[in-house]
Amino acid sequence: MRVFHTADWHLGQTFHEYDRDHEHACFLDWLLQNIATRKPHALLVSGDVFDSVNPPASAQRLYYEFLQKAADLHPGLQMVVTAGNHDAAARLEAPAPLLKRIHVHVVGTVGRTEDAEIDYSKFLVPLPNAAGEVGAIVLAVPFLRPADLPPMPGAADVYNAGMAAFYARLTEHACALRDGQHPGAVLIGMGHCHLTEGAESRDSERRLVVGGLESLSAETFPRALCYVALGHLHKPQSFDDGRVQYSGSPIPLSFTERTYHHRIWELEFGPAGLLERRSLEIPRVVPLLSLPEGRAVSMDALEEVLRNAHYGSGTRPEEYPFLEVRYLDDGPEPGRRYRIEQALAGKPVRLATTKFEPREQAAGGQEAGPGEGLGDLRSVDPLEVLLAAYRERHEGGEPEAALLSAFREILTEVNE
Ligand SMILES: [Mn+2]
Repeated sequence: MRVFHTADWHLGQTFHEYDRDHEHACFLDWLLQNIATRKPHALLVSGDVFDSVNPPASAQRLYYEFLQKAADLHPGLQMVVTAGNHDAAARLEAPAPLLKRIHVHVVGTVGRTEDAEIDYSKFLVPLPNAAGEVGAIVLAVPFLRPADLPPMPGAADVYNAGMAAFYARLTEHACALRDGQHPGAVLIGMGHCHLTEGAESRDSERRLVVGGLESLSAETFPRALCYVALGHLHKPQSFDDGRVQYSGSPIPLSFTERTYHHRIWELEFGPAGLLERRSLEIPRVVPLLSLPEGRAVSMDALEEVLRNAHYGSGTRPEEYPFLEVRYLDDGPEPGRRYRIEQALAGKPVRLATTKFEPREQAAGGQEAGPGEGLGDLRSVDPLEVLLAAYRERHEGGEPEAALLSAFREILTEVNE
């Protein structure tokens, strides 16, 4: 039984004011081609289908068109879609009864039985193989909030204990279903969560639960699960000899992700469990460039770099590379953005973001960021934060009186 595992599509993402519709459409076309040629029995999408709880219509159209085309191309395909922390779980789930008719199983929220217990049966999706027999049962677990978990009074870490208890109980239900109705079926887990050992990218994965107790170990997932298809971390990575894996996102969602090799996992299951896993690399349609290469440079040198860089030969603006430029901080200069735009005028590139690097950092030193070491945020004077940030960025300088008075004016407005 062949299964595709993907996650973290983030359809509808706005990337520094640009949309990603073209890249997402190319990815979904690529996925459709692979579905048509490799004929998987199932496609698992482990959360964060959309980038926001209120995705634009273009993103919703991409999603529904994909589901419909996939079902048409390969009528035997079972699709299992779960909600991530970016999705509006109930909204993603709303069309579930309709989608079931094309073998799309959507799980967004935790259901409760009449006596307010977790309804574990909601997460169990039996997958028939080509012969119509159930070869696998998927435990379609969406992103879980602390209130979704079984209460664990007295546990040292209630989130971890609650997650472990949730998976343990759900796995018991899955085993009972297998033993009663589908003997020989393998159990495949899903989840949208953060494993402790996982490598995260700084900018685009929202921390899951406030308080720092949000990450789990691969041991959370009972051994009876021969594979666990995870979402949330955008870098593809494997744990426990490949039993537990993140597929990562199909496109880089921030500049820190531009070196990732985006992929989906193709898995082969037999009665003995996971037999084989392969990664299918997703072509990068739009490059993400960061200039200059290596350390940041002064504005004068940067203009030179930007004028002479090669940006490819893209003819369609939606395929122009995204560009991040980094410069050394030479003090406040209001004309900087304009100078950068002028240096890029007419080039086949999209300026996404500009970033200063303090001289100390560029020289390899470690500087405390503005506001670091200031203790409890509520007890911090915003003006102190402004002063600390200003001194840090402008080498000990003091802000002008006009800036200070503008800042005080904003503070007054905010406090009213
Ligand atoms: Mn996520």
